[in-house]
Order: sequence, then structure tokens, then C-alpha cells
Amino acid sequence: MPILPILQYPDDRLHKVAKKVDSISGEVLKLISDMAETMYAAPGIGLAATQVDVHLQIIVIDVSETHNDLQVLINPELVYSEGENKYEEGCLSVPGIYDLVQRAEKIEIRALNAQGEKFALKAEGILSVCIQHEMDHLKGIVFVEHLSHLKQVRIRSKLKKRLRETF
Ligand code: GNR
Ligand code: NI
Repeated sequence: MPILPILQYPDDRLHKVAKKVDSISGEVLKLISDMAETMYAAPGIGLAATQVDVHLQIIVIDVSETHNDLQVLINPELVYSEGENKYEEGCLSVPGIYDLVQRAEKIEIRALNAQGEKFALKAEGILSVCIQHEMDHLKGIVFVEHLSHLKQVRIRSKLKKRLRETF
């Protein structure tokens, strides 16, 4: 079960828009399994297929402390949101950068699970933050794009400098 490489910001491929999954093939199930392994190994609380350069609407999430509550969201749709909340976010594609992002407080989504069954999910707290962060990835949006232009310029130059130093 291989751990997949995670795209690092800035990378144009993080801005691709993911397409709907039209059948949950063996290939899709293998991808989900590899994404879960990659998320747990990182470690992270969520991972969108976009981050592993697969542009399909697939998200894995586990916000439990015991790391045994994997949730798979395929073709997720936001059906309701209310309120506002600020939370300090980070991203496996933007290592070492953390900042406050304002998002909806409570959301309701519809999605398919790994068995292809439709389900509805109401979320608040960290699960709500994580789902919105991952659904942004599927639209090609990285959390830093919610920050000021100046912060984005600083983050890009910091990460490019760090990349130069590792080669
Ligand atoms: O592991 C992660 N932690 C996190 C913390 C606050 C807000 C969002 C996240 S998601 C992130 C993993 C990731 O980058 N998913 O796309
Ligand atoms: Ni992320």
C-alpha cells in the first residue's frame, strides 16, 4: 500500500478543478486506500485527491483522536451552511504555514461513501472546517487563497526559498 507524493504549494496542479467520479471502480477504491494511508502517515486529518495529483472529487477525513474513524466523501455537495467561524488552518500541501481562515460554522453536505451509497452529513467544529478545506481543494483552492494578497506573496516566496534550499 504505497504512500503517495503530496503536491506542494505553489504548484499549478493544486488549482485544477476535480471532476465527478462516475463509477467507483477498483482503481478508485485503490486510490481511496492509498489516500487514507498517505493521510495517516503524514499525519493529517484530511486529504483531497487533488493533493495527490488525481483530479477526481474524492476526500478522506479522520478527525478522531484515535485515528480509526475514516470518512470517505465522493462527489460531495454543500446543501446548507450557517454562521461564521475562524479557525487556525494548516495544509499538507503548504507545510509549516498556519493562519486563521473564516468559514461557515455549520454545514450540511451530501456525498457518496466508498460503497457508492448516498449519505447526508451535518458537521460543525473541526469536522466542518476540514470538510470545507477539502472541498476547496477539489475546486482548486488552497487555504492560503483565503488570506490577504500580501500574506500569499510572502508564503509563496518562503516556500520557493525552502524548495531551493532542499536541492
Ligand atoms: O491535517 C490537516 N489539518 C488541518 C488543520 C486545520 C484545518 C484544516 C486542516 S486539513 C490538513 C490536511 C490537509 O491539508 N488537507 O487538505
Ligand atoms: Ni489541505
